[in-house]
Formats: sequence, structure tokens, C-alpha cells
Amino acid sequence: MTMSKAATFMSCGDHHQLSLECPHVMGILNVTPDSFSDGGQHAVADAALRRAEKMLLEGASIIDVGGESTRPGATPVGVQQEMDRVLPIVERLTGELGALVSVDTSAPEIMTAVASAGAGMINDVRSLRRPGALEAAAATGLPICLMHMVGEPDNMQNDPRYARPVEDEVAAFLAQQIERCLNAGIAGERLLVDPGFGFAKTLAHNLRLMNRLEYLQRLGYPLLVGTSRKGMIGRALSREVDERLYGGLALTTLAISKGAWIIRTHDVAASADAVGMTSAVLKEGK
Ligand code: 9MG
Repeated sequence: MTMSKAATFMSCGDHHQLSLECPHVMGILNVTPDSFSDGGQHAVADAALRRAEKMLLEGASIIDVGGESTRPGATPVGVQQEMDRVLPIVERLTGELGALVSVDTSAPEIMTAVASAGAGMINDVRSLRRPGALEAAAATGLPICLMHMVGEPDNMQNDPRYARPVEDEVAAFLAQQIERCLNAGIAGERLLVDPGFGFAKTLAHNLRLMNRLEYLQRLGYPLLVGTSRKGMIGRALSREVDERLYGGLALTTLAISKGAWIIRTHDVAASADAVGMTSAVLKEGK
């Protein structure tokens, strides 16, 4: 009798395999106009490339490229504008650096284009709910991160409330999105889930979710967590955006100890040490 062995890695496009047996850091590369001082299109792309290269050297396994802000209150950008921001950067990151690139997008046209440009993962904060996104993402063959959010970034923080405990709401929502993906022919091995810290959540919701992060393991999919520099740290500790690193590292340590597989962060060097140290302790004796 032949026993089939569970895959120990996730295939991310043609050139990358990500081990499922150790945690990873995903470095954030925003290519919105406020992210780099504007010295023209090429200077911005060069600066983005240098930042990505630094994050890779600091220990990032994945670079998450985003051309649309999803911060609370942010307004959406048009697809062509997002394409102009993201596609040239993805082409250079994959072509010149050979990086594993994830793209933070909800637009089906962008999913298709970045997959052709060599991207290895899709990160959709709207969980493929835009018209055409499910079909486009399915056709890329890439892994997809499904995230919990209610509403849109411009209204999601208007008094978020849930009828049930937040972890139940998040788990039920993610289970529904997983089901949609499986029904669309996307293999379960391609899915990751994310509770969406800061997306339609109060500080109390965010703290409760982090405290109960293990609960989401019942879904049976690898977990991605992003808390980097978020408002929950600002509110819990009374810290401005540029003072949130230490609070963020505490959350990273907690998330890894509760089973997170990928940590999405602006602060790669510090986070890579926190992830590495936490996982060394967790592996002790194994
Ligand atoms: C794009 N983006 C901003 N915050 C995020 C988070 O927490 N998770 C994921 N997957 N994407 C995010």
C-alpha cells in the first residue's frame, strides 16, 4: 500500500516553493504615491527595488506589493492606475531579483497580469468578492490569501459590531470564502487565511482575536497575520505610527506561538529575529 505524504511546501508559481514547516516573513512594499519621493517613474521603481532587495537580505521570504491603500478611510483607485503602479515593479522584482512576489490586489485584471509577470501569490483583502476575481484568481494557479473584512476600507471602521464573538464571525466568514474557492476549482493547497487585524474591528475585537488566534487553526489552512504598525498598537500603547515596532514584535511573537505561518510586516529585520527566536523555542526538543 502506498501512503500519500502531506505536502510540506506550498508551490508559489513556477519558481518558488515555500516550506510549510517553518514560519516566514512577508515584507510590505507599498507603491502608492506617498510611499516614495517622486523623482519620476524610473526613480520610484529603482527605489522600490532597493527597498525590496534590503527586505530580502533582512530575511523576507516574500515581498507583498500593493498599489492601493487599504488603510481605514482609504478611497479605491482605478484599475489602470493600480496596474501602472504595480506591474512594472512586479516585473522587475521577479526578473531582476528572482523574488517571490505576492500582490495585494482585489482587481481581476491585475491578478491575471501579475501572474503572467511571474508573481507567486495573490493577497486579496476582499477575499475574491469583486466581480470576476474568483475566476481570475482560479485561473492563475497561484496561492491566494483570503482575509476577513466587512465593508470597504472607507467605511469598515464605522462602529464595527458582531452578533457573535469575533472569532466565530471571522472563522465562519473564512469558511464561506474557502468553500467558494473550492467550488470554483481552486485546490485547498493553494489557500491561506487571515483574520484581518484592523479591518472592521475595534481594539477589543483585535485583542480578543489575537488572544484566540489558535481557534482559526480549526479551518485547517495556513495562517497569515498582519499587525505591523497598525492602529491596535497605537491605541493599546498610545503610540504614533513610527513608535509601534516593539508593540508589533510582541504581537508577532504571540502570533507565531499561536500557529501563524506568515507574518506580514514593514519591519523585516526585527520581525525576522522575533519569528526565528520564537520558532527556535517552539521547536526545542522536537
Ligand atoms: C494589504 N493588507 C493590509 N493589512 C493586511 C493584513 O493584515 N493582511 C493581509 N493579508 N493583507 C493586508
